[in-house]
Amino acid sequence: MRLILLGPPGAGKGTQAKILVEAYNIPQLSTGDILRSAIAAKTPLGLEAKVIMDRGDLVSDAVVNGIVSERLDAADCKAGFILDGFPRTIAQAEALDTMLIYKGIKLDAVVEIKADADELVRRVIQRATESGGARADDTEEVLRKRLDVYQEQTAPLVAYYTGKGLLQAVDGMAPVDQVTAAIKAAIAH
Ligand code: B4P
Repeated sequence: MRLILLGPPGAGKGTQAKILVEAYNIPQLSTGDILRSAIAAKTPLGLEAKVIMDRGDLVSDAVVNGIVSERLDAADCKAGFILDGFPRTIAQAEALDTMLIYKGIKLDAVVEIKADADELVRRVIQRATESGGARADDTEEVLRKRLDVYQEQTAPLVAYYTGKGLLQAVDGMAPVDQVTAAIKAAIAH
């Protein structure tokens, strides 16, 4: 199973990826988690990424493409993977296509998790409260900026993957277990 989870910030990509990892026994490749680990470790990449992520912008395509290409070569990705938060731009999607051709890998599905902006804000504010503000980008102001960035740079991927016959949309407003069931049904389709 080689799957991409697409959707706006707070739609539940990370939440669902963690559940699907157990169900399909394949790794989750979260560019957000990888970048946050680099920030926590204060690596040069982390120091550069922190400024960009804290204001709600996207880290450069070149940096993220490099991270993903290297990660896809790891042994645990041979049987499949869930890409969570990548690609986020058309340039990243095109780079991924090139990587997959080069590595002899074919995608099985791209699942778009859809949710209203007001619900996304509610979830992210709740996460900020529950985590004691662990993520600097979990504020309403930054989230609104991230939603604008999503519309401008990531939403065009819906047409991109529809054109390739890979896109399946699910309702991300439902409870977590129902979203999981919808994703599994979409993949099996
Ligand atoms: P990400 O880490 O990808 O974060 P996200 O979009 O906020 O999260 P996600 O959709 O996974 O939400 P979650 O499941 O946690 O990105 C962070 C930043 O990293 C980006 O802004 C960017 O700067 C950088 N970055 C990452 N990838 C990049 C790339 N490819 N290129 C450039 N930059 C990149 O869910 C959110 C909350 O909702 C949780 O609290 C959860 O419990 C709750 N929730 C989930 N599903 C729910 C449901 N069905 N009902 C109720 N609550 C639910």
